[in-house]
Amino acid sequence: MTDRPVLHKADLQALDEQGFVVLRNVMDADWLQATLDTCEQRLKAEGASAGSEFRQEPGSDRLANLVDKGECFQRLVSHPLLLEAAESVLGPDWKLSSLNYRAALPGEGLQPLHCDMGIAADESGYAVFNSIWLLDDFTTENGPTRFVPGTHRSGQLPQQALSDPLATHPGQQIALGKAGDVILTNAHMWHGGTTNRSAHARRSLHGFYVRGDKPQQQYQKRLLRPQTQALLSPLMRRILALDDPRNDALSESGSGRSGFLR
Ligand SMILES: O=C(O)CCC(=O)C(=O)O
Repeated sequence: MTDRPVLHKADLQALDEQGFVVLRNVMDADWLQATLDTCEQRLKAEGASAGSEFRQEPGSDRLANLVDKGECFQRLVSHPLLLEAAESVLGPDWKLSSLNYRAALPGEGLQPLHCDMGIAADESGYAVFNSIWLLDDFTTENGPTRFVPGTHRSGQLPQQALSDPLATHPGQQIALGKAGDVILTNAHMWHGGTTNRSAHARRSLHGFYVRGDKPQQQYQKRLLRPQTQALLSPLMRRILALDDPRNDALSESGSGRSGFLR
């Protein structure tokens, strides 16, 4: 296990200024393998309905509601580095919005540049934080994520500012890394998947967090089975906002859950 107990100052600075940072070797080999195996089993078991708790995306395999689907996923959303990073972007009032799987399939995967939930920062600050967990190496060939550094500070949405959000942006960077690395992102920063030009799926997980005054993308209290909820620790209940009446009101109605892609 190569977990670091806290984020380095340079990581927090990159997250604040550029809007993203890649952390190396966060998952060890056993955790990574258990996660890959569980995702493969779920894809097989769920078949054509895989991802339907949230959305299905042509050209990508998706799974949703993953906190309900394995211990390896609960470990991920409660990882101390992730919680520290979420708090650095969102402040103390945050919760998990969703944990999803996305695999860009060969020849597919290009997404328009977007901000998660389709929102810019507001008078209360940033509202969305995301983490992309690499389950395969991200290479120049296999559809790594692209980012436009600094755009989280622009207050603009790409669909308003750009004539073609699908086009290559002159300021974009791609994030490369090894399976087991994690990309932390201020999810107001313009980003999106790129085309996978390799012969294999490019697999990842998205651990997505929102500020407390926003609805969860996936209302955890409704989606998690009672037997899962019964075994959760106090920390997991806090992360999932299971005992938060404000979250119940927001997420039951879905009010404010607009959003692009997420
Ligand atoms: O998987 C990726 O590379 C990025 C995916 C993404 O941004 C999304 O699905 O909203």
